[in-house]
Amino acid sequence: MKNTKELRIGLIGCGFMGRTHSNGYKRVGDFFPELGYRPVLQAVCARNEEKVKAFAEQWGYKSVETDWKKMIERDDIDAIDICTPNDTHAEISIAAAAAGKMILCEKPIARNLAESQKMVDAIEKAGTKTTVWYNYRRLPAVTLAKQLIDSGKLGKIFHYRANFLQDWTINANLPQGGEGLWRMDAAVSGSGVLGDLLSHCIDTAMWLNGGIKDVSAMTETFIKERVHQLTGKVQQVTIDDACAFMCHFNNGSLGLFESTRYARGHKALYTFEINGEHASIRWDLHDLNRLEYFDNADEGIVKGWRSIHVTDGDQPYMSKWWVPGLGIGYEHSFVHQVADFLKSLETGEPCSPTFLDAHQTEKVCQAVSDSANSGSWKQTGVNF
Ligand code: SOE
Repeated sequence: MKNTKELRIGLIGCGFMGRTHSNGYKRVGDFFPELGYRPVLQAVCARNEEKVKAFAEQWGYKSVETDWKKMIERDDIDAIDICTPNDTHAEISIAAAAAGKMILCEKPIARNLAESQKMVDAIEKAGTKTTVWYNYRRLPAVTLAKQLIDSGKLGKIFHYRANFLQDWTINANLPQGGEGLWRMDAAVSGSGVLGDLLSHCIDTAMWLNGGIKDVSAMTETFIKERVHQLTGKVQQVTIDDACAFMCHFNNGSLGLFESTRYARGHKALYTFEINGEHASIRWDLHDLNRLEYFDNADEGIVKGWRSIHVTDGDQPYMSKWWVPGLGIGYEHSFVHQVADFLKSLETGEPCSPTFLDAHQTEKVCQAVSDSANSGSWKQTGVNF
């Protein structure tokens, strides 16, 4: 019998990400019946009792906690899933590692490199199994991009370009901080678009194209002061509203990255394009089932960009879903990550990105921030 071993989940935080992860835990067994493990929604934790009870009832969690420390002490929980704001990731994960729990943590793992270093030290000491929810890797078209690059179809890579564009903070009257707006308070988030959005682009980029060696960056904060939702006072805004950087990858290719919350008209547009010696690929989150591919080996009269609809059973993850031609969505990337995590419990392999992988992304983020502040190129220290 499959799906019989339990992985008892303790979810901390019940916002947007709490919902995406819970959906992943609930769906995975139906679509990956061959897996030996199945997630059990053992407990959910949030400070607001009314909210956490409603969440538990809606999603089917067996119990609730209002203090994450109590959750970690429980011996009926195997894995802690951290979906709280960034300023709590380090304390919770270090305590969870010491208590012998596995950890699934939202991105970015930390507010800065010093914090992620402490987390990596703690999980290495405890030998903890970890994964970080850089979910876009597990959209079939993005995984296919990885397969095409690894198979050598692109040849030597020359260029990597990525954007992550939003527009939700343009209004100067939008407060910063507190419920729903902690991403705008650097004390809680660590940074603005750098940690929230560019970290996704950096994670994907280093997975596809190897480590980033050095960076030259600029950041801007367009609205300098905002009312803080918690204090009611006008306070300085210290997040980056926009951030762009250029870089060298260790394989010699050049990278250009841009992210902003001031690109009017764009809600969550993540795109990347990679140009190689033999072929190029590009991908767009708004058309997430498609991978654009140009192969210079194609016969002249039909040569051009082709749009691969990544819905066929022999393409990544798609044999698990419907029939060729029928697409899947954003939420499936989380189902896939749960499936890969459960599989890794059987194989003993790491479920990448682990804390160690996410720490490499933190190295790049730190270098980007240092470069923007100093106006000079910075080495990242990423060696792969
Ligand atoms: C911010 O708006 C956000 O929700 C990020 O926090 C997510 O990581 C990204 O995937 C979508 O945008």
